[in-house]
Amino acid sequence: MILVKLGGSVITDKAQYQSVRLDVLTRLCREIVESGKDVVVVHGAGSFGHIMAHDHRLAEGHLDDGQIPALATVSRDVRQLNLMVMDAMLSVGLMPISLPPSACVLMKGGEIKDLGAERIRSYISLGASPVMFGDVALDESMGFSICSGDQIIESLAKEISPERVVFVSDVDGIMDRDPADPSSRVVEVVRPEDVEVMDFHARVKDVTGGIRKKLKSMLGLCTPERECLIINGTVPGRLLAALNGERVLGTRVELDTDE
Ligand code: IP8
Repeated sequence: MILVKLGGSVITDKAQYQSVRLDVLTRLCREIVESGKDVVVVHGAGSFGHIMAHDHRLAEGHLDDGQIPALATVSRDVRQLNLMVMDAMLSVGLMPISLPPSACVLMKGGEIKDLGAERIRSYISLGASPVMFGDVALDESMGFSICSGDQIIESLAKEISPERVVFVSDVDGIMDRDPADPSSRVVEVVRPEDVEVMDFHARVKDVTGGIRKKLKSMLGLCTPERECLIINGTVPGRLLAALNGERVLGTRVELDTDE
């Protein structure tokens, strides 16, 4: 089993409200089919979630009732993106079942308390492909909070022990400086001690912590047996190669500090 996170930055234009990259999304689904691997897909919210969640401080939980219309709108918007992902998956012969976190996940203090793992495993054993995504969710201590695709991946990895986790992004990997800088280079390997000292640039509104937080959660996913990669999904063939275990341009996150 391979866990794939289709990042919001690759399937949507994160800077433009509700803008999906349908061609990229469909091609990535085709690459999943072509690989012949068992894949569980989690996708980000991109411009369907982050812009409004940021403007209404939804990641901070229930501060006032004025946030509730935004909570409802974000849950509707991310579900709209999810429907497009489902359509793309179905169109290439995959068998997705949508499990929206707003309905299935319970958070506490902004962390996942209950992912509903039993339900996920049951769909997998039926031969279907559960699909989860960045969403709003009920939170025991904050009323509601944001459940990000990366948090889902972290939690899901503990439940289904994937052999590999692939984060599909819109850049070639973690860059050593702002990706907009033409002299930036891909950092091929990131280890725990690198995370605090690396220079990260926020280009767009991201309510779930940006690259540093993503890297930290990726480090939590790594085991000596489990590969964890970030690749550029806008380049045709890279996801397919990563799923097949071939060497591909990207960043590998690893635990071993002695290498
Ligand atoms: O795009 C964020 O999920 P992510 C979810 O996976 C919302 O970080 C609603 C902003």
